[in-house]
Amino acid sequence: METSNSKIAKLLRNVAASYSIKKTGNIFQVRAYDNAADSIEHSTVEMKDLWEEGRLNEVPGLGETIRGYLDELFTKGKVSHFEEVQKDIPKIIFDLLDIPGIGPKTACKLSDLGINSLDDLKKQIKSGELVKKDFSAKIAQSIMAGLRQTTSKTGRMLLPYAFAQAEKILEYIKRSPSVKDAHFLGSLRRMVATIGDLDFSACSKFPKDVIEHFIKMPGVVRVVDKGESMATVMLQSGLHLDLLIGSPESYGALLQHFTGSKNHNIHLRTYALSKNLSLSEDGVKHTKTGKVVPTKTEEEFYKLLKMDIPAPEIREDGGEIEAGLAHKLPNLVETKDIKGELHTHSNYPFLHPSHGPGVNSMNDIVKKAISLRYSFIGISDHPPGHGAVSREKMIEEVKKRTKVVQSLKKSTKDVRILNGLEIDILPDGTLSVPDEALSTLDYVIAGIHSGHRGEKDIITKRLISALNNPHVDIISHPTNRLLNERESSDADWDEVFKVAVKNNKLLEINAFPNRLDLRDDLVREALKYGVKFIIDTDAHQVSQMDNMRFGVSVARRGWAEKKDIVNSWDWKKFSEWFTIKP
Ligand code: DGT
Ligand code: CA
Ligand code: CA
Repeated sequence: METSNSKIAKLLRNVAASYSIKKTGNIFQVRAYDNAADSIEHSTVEMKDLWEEGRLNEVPGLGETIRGYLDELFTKGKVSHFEEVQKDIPKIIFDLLDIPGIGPKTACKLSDLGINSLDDLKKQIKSGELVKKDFSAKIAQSIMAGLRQTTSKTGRMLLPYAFAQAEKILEYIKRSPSVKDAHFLGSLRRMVATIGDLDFSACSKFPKDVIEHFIKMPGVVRVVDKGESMATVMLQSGLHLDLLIGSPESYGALLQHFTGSKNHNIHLRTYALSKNLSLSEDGVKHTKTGKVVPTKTEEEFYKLLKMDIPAPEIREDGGEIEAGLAHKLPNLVETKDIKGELHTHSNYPFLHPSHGPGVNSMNDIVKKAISLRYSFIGISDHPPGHGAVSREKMIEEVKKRTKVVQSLKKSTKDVRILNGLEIDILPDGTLSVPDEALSTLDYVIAGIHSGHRGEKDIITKRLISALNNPHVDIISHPTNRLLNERESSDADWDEVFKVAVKNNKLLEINAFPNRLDLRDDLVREALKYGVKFIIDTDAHQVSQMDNMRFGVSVARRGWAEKKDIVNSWDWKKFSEWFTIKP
């Protein structure tokens, strides 16, 4: 079996579903498998690699039993207990479980009604056959919406996952004595939110040696293609890798070509031709003399065209070529500019139906912030859901937590601690926590956590009404997309941006691996209105606070500069924005 993290996560989810279908496992076992699946899916390191290094115990949410089964999986290629548990359950049930909104109960019902494939399901919903069999029309409709999402699943990798893989592969490539230098390029260097395949370049005078070294890399199961100065391989995990090798004289041209994007390259080529230069991955030539012009570095390459180098993140043919030629490229924000963040979740014991509490304590978060040399750190737990407790109880609970944070503030010297909450924007646009409780906080993050598929008008109204609440400072993950899982909510973004600017509210750029939300294209749009942003990790465990760089890359892809990102400002300016007293 393929051992990619997503395949393992799916396997564990199937086991959890099998337990609940057969009613053999208790609720805790089912949850343990589901939690392990979540944790594996969000990990940026391959489980197989961790297992080989004897470090599976470092994965949060993986108990001893499941670790034992993974050991069996990697050793024998299968787990006999898992096969036993899944025995007698029709395969279609597991396929159905991949559709958003279908749980074990509905999957069993559909299987009982004779559905034997996803195509069959689609047909029977469209023809009305399923509803005739007494299946709820409403559920059928929502399954249809879910099916559309499943078929549009791109199967592209999440950026942080691809990044972690690429770093290791690059290290391997560089181990060849024939390699002078090597880079990862393509969508990964441009920091696109999802990655199709991984592209590498190597600088060498001995391409044959490099190719031999590359195809011998541990984990390669197939050499898909091999030429004089290129190779494509597939790894056991299912990953595709492209390698191009260039000579030192023209390595700059190769770096530039293979970074892309395709549209950037096409535009640049047309422009170069007007200057009598022909660009390709092999090098730059004079169209009249046919002579090769040396391009040892990328700097040299762009200099030939008399333009400044656009950062890889903005090479999408979105005006960067014109700006480079006019020497008017933006001075993009950088990870080292970030001085803190406000969206982290601790294990403070609030109850909340849609979010488990964070894994680590407030104290752990503070320590991590200090290790990142942050000058401030905000902790923003989810209070109980609306309706879970009475109004009075909610106020009391929030005030109780505020006291806990206040005492932590007193005992901490090395970083400023800010007391926040992430609350819900309810379907009618009101907030899940009364103003009386919000006024005890340093800041408030509000987000939509249910009904994301609502009508455009309704989503817009919900966002705007939160932006109009004087206590709200930040809108978290504004579009609510989940990469490979859920599309962005539909909203009148221009209107949202206008109100955010008018009311001095921040939009979040959420760095969580499957969010990267607000999206890069909307960041750029919002900047035209003068919207200010905060980049947050939404960390549910302290190691996720390291995802900041991926949020920064979204900001960069949206052409954001330091002036646009409030958590890159120094404390004085930042605290003035929030009118927080130090
Ligand atoms: P991906 O893999 O789908 O995430 O996206 P990329 O951008 O990594 O695309 P990929 O791997 O097909 O190609 C890597 C780079 O190679 C691409 O960004 C630009 C360059 N490239 C590929 N195909 C073409 C082409 O047909 N024309 C030009 N000018 N450049 C190309
Ligand atoms: Ca690629
Ligand atoms: Ca490629």
